[in-house]
Amino acid sequence: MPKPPSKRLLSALSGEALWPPPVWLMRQAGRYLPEYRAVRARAGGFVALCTTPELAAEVTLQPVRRFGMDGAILFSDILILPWALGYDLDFREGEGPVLPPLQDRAAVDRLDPACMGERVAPVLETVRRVRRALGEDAPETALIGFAGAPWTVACYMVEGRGTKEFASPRRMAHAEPALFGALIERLTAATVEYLAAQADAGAEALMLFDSWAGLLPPRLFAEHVVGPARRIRAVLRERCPGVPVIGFPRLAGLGAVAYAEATGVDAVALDTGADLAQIGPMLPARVATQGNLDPMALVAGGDALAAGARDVLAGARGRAHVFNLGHGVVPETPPEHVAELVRLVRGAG
Ligand code: 1CP
Repeated sequence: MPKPPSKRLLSALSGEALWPPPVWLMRQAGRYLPEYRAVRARAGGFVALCTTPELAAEVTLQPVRRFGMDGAILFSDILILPWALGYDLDFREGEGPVLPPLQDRAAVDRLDPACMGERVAPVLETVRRVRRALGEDAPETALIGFAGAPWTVACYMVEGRGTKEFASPRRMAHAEPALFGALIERLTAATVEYLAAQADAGAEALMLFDSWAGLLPPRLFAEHVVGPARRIRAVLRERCPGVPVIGFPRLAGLGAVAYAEATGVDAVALDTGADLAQIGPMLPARVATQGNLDPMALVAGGDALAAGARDVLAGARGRAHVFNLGHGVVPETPPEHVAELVRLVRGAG
């Protein structure tokens, strides 16, 4: 057997300081790409897109073909997991996800791991297809699987939709700790199974998105963000040794340092507000970093994009780092700006 080509993304996640750093972008597949919009229209609904392996694999591969990214992220959504546990989920055009607001223990008890196998089967088939296609056409691109972290998934289940505040889940975490703890517990167990299954199907790295981690005060951050991530990481170390985990405790500020220390993640993804030059030296030496260009610098393009990219690269110099955004690509991003960013990173001197 010929030796497989080395994948720069996996080398960086294992702690190698590569220059230039490998690059991929959160939400690199999505509405800013005309070829995505075409497939999305064919799929009908968003859940249908996520659960039709042929179409989900196609949109996963689109940004790899167009830009030659070092990572391909499985096309799915963090809310596919509660849906796979039997929870209702609807994506409305221009409105985002809508779910029934979770209010009581009966709703937690109805989350049913028994129906998960059948509902995640098409997602795992997508993983297998993408891995096969990358092997043929992009052997240096690594496949990233992902899940939402329990706290962030719980935010959408309790609130019933996206907001900037998530007052209902925050109130529940304070006022009904047993109920909220039971929800987090259920989600943590299901997330482990879901991520392990993605690794078994061919995902070479796993990312845990905790987009609303920074909404919690320190004690509840430790309980509902750090605790579950630590448990998920520990079980995955047993179940799929050698598959690195990237944790994204968004908006956590210096909480990202405690998170990196306590969870055992291989890499911590930093949001736009984090100063890599400041936070990098505070992180454990074994932990790689990922991030954290402002998605709006990518919309702006030109000199602003070049300056933003230069700042991130300067902060990443000498570290095991994966170049990325501080949050996802937004729909108004011109695709040419993404191509320009990849050129800037690859040409970094
Ligand atoms: O109409 C459309 O095409 C739907 C837009 C869309 C897309 C492209 C949604 C709905 N989800 C996705 C894909 C998606 N979501 C990916 C795919 C892989 C890639 O990165 O290319 C991933 C990793 C996610 C993860 C996700 N979904 C997160 C975590 C990351 C983040 O952005 O903070 C969250 C919070 C969601 C919830 C969600 N799904 C979709 C929307 C619009 C939202 C946000 C809702 C809100 O809070 O307002």
